[in-house]
Amino acid sequence: MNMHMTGATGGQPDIRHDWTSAEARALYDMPFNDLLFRAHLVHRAMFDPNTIQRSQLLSIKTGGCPEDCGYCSQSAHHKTGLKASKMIEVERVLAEARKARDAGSTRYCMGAAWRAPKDRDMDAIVAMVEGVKALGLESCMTLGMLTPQDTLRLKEAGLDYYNHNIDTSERHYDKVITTRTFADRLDTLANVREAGIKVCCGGIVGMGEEAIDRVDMLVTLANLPEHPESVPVNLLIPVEGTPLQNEGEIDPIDFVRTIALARILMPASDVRLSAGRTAMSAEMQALCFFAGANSIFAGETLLTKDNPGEDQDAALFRRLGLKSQQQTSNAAQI
Ligand code: SAM
Ligand code: DTB
Ligand code: SF4
Repeated sequence: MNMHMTGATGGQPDIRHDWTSAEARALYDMPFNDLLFRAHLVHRAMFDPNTIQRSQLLSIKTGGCPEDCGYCSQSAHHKTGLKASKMIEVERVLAEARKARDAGSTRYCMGAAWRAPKDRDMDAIVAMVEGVKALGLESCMTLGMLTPQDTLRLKEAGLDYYNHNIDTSERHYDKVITTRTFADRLDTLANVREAGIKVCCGGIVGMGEEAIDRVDMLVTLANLPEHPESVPVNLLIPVEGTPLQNEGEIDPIDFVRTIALARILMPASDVRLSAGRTAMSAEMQALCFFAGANSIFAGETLLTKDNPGEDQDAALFRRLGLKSQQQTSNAAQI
């Protein structure tokens, strides 16, 4: 088996940007043990396999979104019963961020149900980024589409990461979302990269897509000029009232294969086991960690939906002998 490792005795896996769909599909379809072994070798060469990075989410502006993403509880196009609310106060965001830090998260991710931020929102957004940084946390925002001007403003504020998912393959995209295109997503990602902000970009598994859609989504990410530093792999949380309310049933083995392929295609990236962990067994999560996931969302709530809380994750980490990544920032622990 060609491991694509440089150096005579293993060394670091190659960081490639020229994956073909067929090559990636062949990896995805390997016997499960071979795929897992290969992904785990890459994982061990790049990361401590027993350390997991924890990010915590907060919805800073919930619901009433003009986009029609078929999976989302927050789209104004669907009747999900979610109440739309205004952007929350900066002080409240920072109080929540402090709690997340004290519970062991190293990154704070703030999400807004917007197609794109408006100019009038930017002062508060900048204050949130600055405040989160001052707490010694890494900052992440997910606000929809950004112009080059927006990204420069966020970079100046000190934003570390911007999350903007491609969600699925280009082929499957318009079966899920019609109010924006796959190309729109790539444009914003290019603006984020251009401004020097780290990219967090992944997608959702279990939206009725074929295996080749999962493969091609990851190939698109791996063939970007630079790999996203962070790759969230979400399992669809079926939300009543959305067009995808009856999806989400996927063979857990196929989900693990997706994680393994993400690890092999993007060896140096954080692969985050993201939404949907409440529906996963401890064994499935353990397989995902073995296959190369090295990051999770921590805390009881994602943006609007449940996530395993502190106690459950502490028990899982104990059973698996996992530890949380420690904060590396020197910022004052205020
Ligand atoms: N409005 C911004 C946007 O779409 O870029 C940011 C927030 S949006 C909720 C962030 C991501 O959460 C989506 O791109 C999608 O991948 C994920 N997501 C949303 N609802 C989900 C669900 N029900 N199950 C799994 N993932 C979901
Ligand atoms: C990502 O890929 N998953 C997170 C984060 N990026 C913003 C969001 C998951 C949302 C799950 C559904 C909800 O809570 O509404
Ligand atoms: Fe809006 Fe983001 Fe939900 Fe799409 S995923 S409806 S853009 S909040």
